[in-house]
Amino acid sequence: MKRGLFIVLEGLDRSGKSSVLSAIKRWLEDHKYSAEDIHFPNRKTPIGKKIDAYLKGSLKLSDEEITSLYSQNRWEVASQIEESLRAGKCFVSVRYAFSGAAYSSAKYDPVFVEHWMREDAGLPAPDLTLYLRLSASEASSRPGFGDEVYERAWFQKRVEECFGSVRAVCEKNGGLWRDIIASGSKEEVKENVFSTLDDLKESMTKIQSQPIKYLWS
Ligand code: DGP
Ligand code: NA
Ligand code: NA
Repeated sequence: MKRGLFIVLEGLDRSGKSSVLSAIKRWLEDHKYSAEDIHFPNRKTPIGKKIDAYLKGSLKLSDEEITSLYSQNRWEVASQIEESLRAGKCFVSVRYAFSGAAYSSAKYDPVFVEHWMREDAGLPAPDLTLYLRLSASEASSRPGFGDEVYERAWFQKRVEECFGSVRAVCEKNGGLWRDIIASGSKEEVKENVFSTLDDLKESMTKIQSQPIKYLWS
């Protein structure tokens, strides 16, 4: 039996990740894949509840502390991801270690993104990362923007730059990364998702017969 694919969806706050998740699941279903999904941070666990409090501004933590909590929050699900893949099911994750590197390094220098991924080393590596490309200024003008601590236009601009460095690190390590233009209507973005996945059909089938990969440091 062929293993499942680990697909990760990344992007700035308010880049439309939830509706793109539905589009990915729809495509997978249409192509006879079964899939599980999760959204990180997974706010349901005790660690996730702390992250939620931090994001809402009611819990103060150092950059090192919050980075560590986010990573632990992913480690809580690592074996579930592997089980899924081994059982032949796809696993779709909204945000993952690349958000960790991009958001945690955003206050510092994008050249050091790898520093912020140390605790994620050893986690299952995404087979495919889809990055919703939307400028920080567009993201910042969308409804609801500003509710949580990272939702500041200047900060999102930094995150956007850092995602550029994260992509370079991902590809250097053999990861497959595709940008999805996310500035159009929901319908247009959905079409972009479908055509991107259509183009990757062969590569995806090949990856299914390769071993699961793990994240670098
Ligand atoms: P979301 O629920 O997708 O809106 O994510 C909440 C916020 O957390 C969002 O601003 C992105 C940020 N974030 C996600 N993962 C990480 C991480 O690993 N580290 C840091 N510092 N921030 C993260
Ligand atoms: Na958000
Ligand atoms: Na949020």
